[in-house]
Amino acid sequence: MSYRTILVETRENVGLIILNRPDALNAISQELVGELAKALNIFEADDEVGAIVLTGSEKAFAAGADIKEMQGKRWPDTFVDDFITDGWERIAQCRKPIIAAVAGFALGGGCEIALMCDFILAAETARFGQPEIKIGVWPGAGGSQRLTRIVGKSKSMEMCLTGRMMDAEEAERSGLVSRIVPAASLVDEAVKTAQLIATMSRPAAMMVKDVVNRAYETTLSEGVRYERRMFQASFAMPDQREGMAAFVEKRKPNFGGGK
Ligand code: DAK
Repeated sequence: MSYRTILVETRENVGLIILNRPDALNAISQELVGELAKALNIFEADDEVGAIVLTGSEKAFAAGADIKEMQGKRWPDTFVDDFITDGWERIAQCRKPIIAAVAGFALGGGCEIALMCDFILAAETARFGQPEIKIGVWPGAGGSQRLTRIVGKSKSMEMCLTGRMMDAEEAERSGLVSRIVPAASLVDEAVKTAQLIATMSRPAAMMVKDVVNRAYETTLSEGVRYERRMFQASFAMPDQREGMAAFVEKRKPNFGGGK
């Protein structure tokens, strides 16, 4: 499969997707969204791939949806054609763990893509923002919802109302990123982290995504009930037997893809 707006490779059992529109700071065009969805479909279907890393360049993860492409659109076009929705949701629907490795700008749709990943590793150069208001619009792909749930109303409101960017330290303090990593080793560290996840039981890793994400969808008591039922169901898996036997026998577990 060849792509024009992304680069795709596999490193051992990790799928790596690099957003690649350097002349436009990785602005997200419809073509890019389509290619990203295709690459995710391929990685999801590939049994060898246990986790995915999504990254951009040193200067920009992605500076938002492509303003030059959007500029001429009018409301009926965006509504009737369901503007860049098809494909966009693919990232949130990815069932394998996906890490965003962010250096430079993650703005507007770029921040929203990072927010759809399972967690964000940030270089010290990372800048997060929802600056849509500066171009006369507002977040349209989950920014007002996911960002608010993560950093709280006050910070989210300020960012969305003023377009102010958060640097990496503030983002880590606010729970938006899991860790700050030196820019030079960002991708290697993200791939190493993804490789570690890929060595875990595949169904266990996928179930972790499912139960943690449930925290954003339901009440605490329902979430805890769901988690408990899923935990009980883990005892149906060969990987549960292997993992616990390996611990007792003081050896490394050998998870066989979990099926
Ligand atoms: N779109 C198109 N081109 C962009 C771009 C963007 N978002 N961001 C940067 N570029 C281009 C610039 O036009 C410039 O191109 P040339 O002039 O060289 O041809 C090149 O990238 C380098 O940018 P700058 O010269 O501006 O670089 P600076 O370092 O001076 O500034 C900057 C970097 C990131 C601060 C600045 O470029 C900037 O403010 N960019 C725009 C950021 C922004 O407003 N982003 C939000 C866009 S709205 C939805 C899904 C998604 C969305 C909505 C709905 N659905 C699923 C319904 C998302 C909406 C958005 O993201």
